[in-house]
Amino acid sequence: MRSLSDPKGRKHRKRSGASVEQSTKPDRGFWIVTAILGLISLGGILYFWMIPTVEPWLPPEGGHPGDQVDWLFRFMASSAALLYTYVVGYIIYFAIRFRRRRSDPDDALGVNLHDNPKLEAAWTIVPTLFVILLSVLSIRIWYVLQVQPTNGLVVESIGRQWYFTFRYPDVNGEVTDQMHLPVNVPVTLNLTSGDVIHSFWVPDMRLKEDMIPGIINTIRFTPTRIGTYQIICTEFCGTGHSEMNKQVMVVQPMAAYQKWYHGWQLRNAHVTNALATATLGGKIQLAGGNVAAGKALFNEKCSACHALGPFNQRIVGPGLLGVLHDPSHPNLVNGDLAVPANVAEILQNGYTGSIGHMPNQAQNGLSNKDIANLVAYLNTLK
Ligand code: HEC
Ligand SMILES: [Cu+2]
Repeated sequence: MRSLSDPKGRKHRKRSGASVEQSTKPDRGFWIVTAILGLISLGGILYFWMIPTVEPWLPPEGGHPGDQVDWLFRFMASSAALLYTYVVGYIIYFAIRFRRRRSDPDDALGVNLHDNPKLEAAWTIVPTLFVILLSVLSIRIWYVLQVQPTNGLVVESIGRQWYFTFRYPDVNGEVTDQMHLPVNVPVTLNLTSGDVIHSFWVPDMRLKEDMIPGIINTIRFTPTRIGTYQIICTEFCGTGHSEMNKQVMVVQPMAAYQKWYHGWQLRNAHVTNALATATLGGKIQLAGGNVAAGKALFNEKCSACHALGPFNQRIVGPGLLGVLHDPSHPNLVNGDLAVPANVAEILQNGYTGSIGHMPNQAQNGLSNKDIANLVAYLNTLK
């Protein structure tokens, strides 16, 4: 009540009323700023549209749909340049234009605006349509990459700690050094992993897809540019992860490709077709186990569950001091005689008994050589 009849209050209301009229009409300054922002964003759009021709950080596309991926990138990046320039530009402009002046009274209020249905409808509908457009454009490329069938070459790549191997139709076993492909032939590439999650990335082809144990991810593409392109793992996969950038994809004319391919057919003629992981189960050569390497491995992979104490000193599993040399411990947990070959067998196959679960070779991530080293080390404990 008081404020309505208060002459001071009335004066106040009048002033803010006046400033509403002043500020909702775009003035000359506004249009000048709008034009300047237009020029800046035009610069951004041109920059992105000229990539990769002028930009060394983005290599030229080596294949299809890499060209489409780049088109989408340019489109998204230049749209973002436009949006960003205007949003940030107007924020800065308005912050300066409508700043509090020294002459303003202490209790001056900002302009109080309500409801602009046209504007609100526009800023709801336009971005919605734009996002729908982006998803349609993206799904079209995703379809080409992942779904559209091709009747070209089928190649598999398997990520391993810490290299890639490749499997080709009618080549036994795995190709272990490079991946060769004939130019302009569509490729269906099946990706998986023999151990942990890796990710297959060929920047020149604009291809990137995870390699996951037990899952086959497929990508389809057609290399169109002869050359040698780096293959990089982009999923941290252990201590050797940074080594997984040494292999290449070689795109070459059909005749050269066939020569290379027949070379591997001959070279692998007597190799088994089983994956290398399946051969891990074979008999383990214990001779030549390295004690120092075994000790390092033990500290890395076993000491969380096993103490270097007597059998009764448990963490998760029993203490392993004297596992092979304790007269009061003639047998292992599975009842077998405490001799190196039987320890190796437990490391290979794991064991679940009254104490708990001892992981097997694959779960502990051990190679046959690792097991030999570990057994050599355990054999020194007394
Ligand atoms: C997740 C915990 C865990 C990890 C990791 C683990 N173990 Fe075990 N281990 C066990 C358990 C539990 C047992 C006992 C199983 C039972 O008898 O119930 C066992 C048993 C054993 C035995 C048999 C011991 C005996 O006296 O008979 C050996 C040898 C052994 N582990 C070695 C290793 C080595 C070497 C590693 C590292 C590569 C390792 N373990 C990693 C849990 C683990
Ligand atoms: Cu990797």
